[in-house]
Amino acid sequence: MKKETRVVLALDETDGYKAMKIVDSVSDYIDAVKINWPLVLSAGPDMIGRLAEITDVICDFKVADIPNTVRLIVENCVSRGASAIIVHAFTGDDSMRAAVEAADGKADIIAVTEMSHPGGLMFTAKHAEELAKMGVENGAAGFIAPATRPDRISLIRSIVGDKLILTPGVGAQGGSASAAIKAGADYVIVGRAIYEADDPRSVAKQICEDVKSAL
Ligand code: OMP
Repeated sequence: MKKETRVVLALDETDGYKAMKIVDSVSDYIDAVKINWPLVLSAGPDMIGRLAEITDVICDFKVADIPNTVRLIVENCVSRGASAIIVHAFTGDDSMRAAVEAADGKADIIAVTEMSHPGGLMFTAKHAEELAKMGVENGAAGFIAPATRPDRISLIRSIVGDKLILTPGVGAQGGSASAAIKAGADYVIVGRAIYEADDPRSVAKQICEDVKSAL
């Protein structure tokens, strides 16, 4: 994935037509699009390939399963043109290895450590350090850490070294892009603040400027 604006658009808009229009309008302000179940279930998995023609696509299916099922999902995402796939780490090292092997160097595996929403404190926060360490040991290329708790991004950074950190929680969940970047994130993931805005392009521009102010 390129590393220019450091903004990843979380495209959870469920209308496929509107989703493509938003991507077209902000394409020069984003480094990648993240696609999740809401858009895939409403507009179909071919959206992955359509988006991959425009920009890098991160398939955020938060894969959490036994190694064989993980392998099947990751292979499918890679064959559709995904540049990265987000998987849960709590399923253990064999599932993590299965994801990395299935990606076969053609896509990055991004592992979830601590989730950004309040419920993320109940379980994921308690194990975030172990999850990050296990991900590093088993070949994850990047990690998800919460922009809603920048101090936790710094903690995860101290564990994962120069691996990628992507941070959701900017905007609608209350996190700030500049604070996340200062804390050690490589990319901010932004959804509703951009795709629900009256003028997605101007919000995307503002977020890019906020990121730049922190570099
Ligand atoms: P907004 O809250 O609308 O900016 O969207 C955030 C996006 O990041 C959504 O697609 C979430 O599914 C995703 N996300 C989180 O919000 N929190 C996490 O801890 C992890 C993710 C993720 O893996 O991307």
